[in-house]
Amino acid sequence: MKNRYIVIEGLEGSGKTTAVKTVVNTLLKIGITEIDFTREPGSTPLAEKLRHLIKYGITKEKITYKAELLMFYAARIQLIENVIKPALLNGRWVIGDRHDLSSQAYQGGGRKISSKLMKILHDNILDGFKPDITLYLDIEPILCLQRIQNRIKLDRIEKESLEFFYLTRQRYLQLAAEDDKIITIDANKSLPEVKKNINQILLNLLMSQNE
Ligand code: T5A
Repeated sequence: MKNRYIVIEGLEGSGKTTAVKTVVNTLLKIGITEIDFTREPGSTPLAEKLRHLIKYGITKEKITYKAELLMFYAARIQLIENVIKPALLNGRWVIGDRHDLSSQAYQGGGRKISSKLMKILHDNILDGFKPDITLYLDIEPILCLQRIQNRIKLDRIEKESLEFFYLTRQRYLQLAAEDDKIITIDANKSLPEVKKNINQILLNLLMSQNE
């Protein structure tokens, strides 16, 4: 079976961490063991530094929405060129915790950055590179905020308003409806149900695309 780049997407608290483990277990069950993991922003030394800047900012300096967007893209292209593409070329499978769809949803939807700028960056920086499969964990924003509220320290984005998460989710749903490589999974359900769905959906997809 051809190796693939599989991405998990969704709002905070949608269960991406668990979903990554479920995807790995499903792959292992069918004999796929050469698996790498990435998270965005992050997973290269530069991208991890950018991750810290994005999440916690800089004292006394407001990070503009466009600067935030550019940092996500700087981190992403480092990751694609230095980690993801080489891994795929070596026949490894890559499981990504977030990718470009996060920028489209959070910055394009939540931050309302113009679709013109979003498209320019997407087209010129990614140059056609995209995941083979994206599993989007769809969750009601109110539930996602409930799930993360016990965290000791919330980052800049987690502190955003409910409206921000509504707009972000709306854009996720819109983009998922337009792209058959994005599969929407109901993450409002119980954890065992979500795991079962991921397992079934992934197996069906891989079997139907078997090469
Ligand atoms: N971002 C990122 C952008 O704005 N633009 C971009 O381009 C990119 C790449 C990243 C932040 O950056 C933003 C998005 C984020 O705000 P992060 O720390 O990586 O920051 O944040 P997240 O990726 O959102 O990670 P989280 O840990 O917050 O979310 P998870 O992994 O989805 O949540 P998880 O699995 O830890 O679950 C949270 C809790 O809910 C429970 C879990 O057990 C856990 O306690 N839970 C469930 N409970 C009941 N039923 C279920 N179905 C459950 N699923 C999970």
